[in-house]
Amino acid sequence: MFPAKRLRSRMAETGLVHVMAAHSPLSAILAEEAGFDGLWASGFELSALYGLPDMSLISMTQHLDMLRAIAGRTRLPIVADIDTGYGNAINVMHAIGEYERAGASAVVIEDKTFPKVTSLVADGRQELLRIEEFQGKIEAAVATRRDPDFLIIARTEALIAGLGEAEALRRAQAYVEAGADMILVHSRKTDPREIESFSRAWTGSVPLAIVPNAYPDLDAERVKALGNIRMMIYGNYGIRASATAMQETFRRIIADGGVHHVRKDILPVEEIFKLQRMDEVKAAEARFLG
Ligand code: SPV
Ligand code: MG
Repeated sequence: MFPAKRLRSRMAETGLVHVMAAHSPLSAILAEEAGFDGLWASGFELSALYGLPDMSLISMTQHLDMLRAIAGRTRLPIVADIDTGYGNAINVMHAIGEYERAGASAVVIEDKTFPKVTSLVADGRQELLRIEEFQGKIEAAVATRRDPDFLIIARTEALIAGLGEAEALRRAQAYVEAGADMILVHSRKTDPREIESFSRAWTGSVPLAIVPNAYPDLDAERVKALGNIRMMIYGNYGIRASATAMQETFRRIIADGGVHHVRKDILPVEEIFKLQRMDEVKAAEARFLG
């Protein structure tokens, strides 16, 4: 079964899939090992990996290169965060072909203007496209995909832009009419009530996806009780976890004047060999090098 079909089946079987942000093949391998259902090729994480803010500075080529590298090292379906789709509906058509070929199983396209501003920053300049223009982008994505299982997920930033629930619902419904398979609704409130209220009010024919970055108290149990949400995307946890670990380790090495203390608190190199599948290379050496 192809990954896009697997993602759809898993959603139908379990009612809720858990999708972890990945900014590299190694982070994707660790997410697969931990038991996630899918990977989020996050724009925020890749931007942070380059030491850049998430403001349309990373090119499509950079994102695709990383996505291909990730797809080459895991079996998990990949949900690609393509931000605003790199331009208008024509750019979206080009992007869909590229992302399908690169190994993605889904794309999320958001209704902001290009260049976008990262959603969670305080006082961010959050401008939304006209509904009809964004509908055109969704229609173009749906018309371009080759695999009917490839998911087109429309993301509304109406709550992020402070436009309120009624506007978020209106936009989400319009995007379903344009052919979206799912709606991602994002919020930067630390209180999950904004998302809970949207989810209860949602009567659309497609399920919802959420990114509980700002409101971490909304766990899977509470999400399942809401009923409409089928995908939880852990949007910046990979890069935050790795930055935390590196920050602490690097500071300790300087403070300790060497690696003699930290060495017992980090993975031994043999564990990294396992993640690199060194055993397979050894077996191939024995077989082919004579
Ligand atoms: C990302 O991970 O790139 C996202 C989620 O889009 S957020 O940064 O919360 O907007
Ligand atoms: Mg993003």
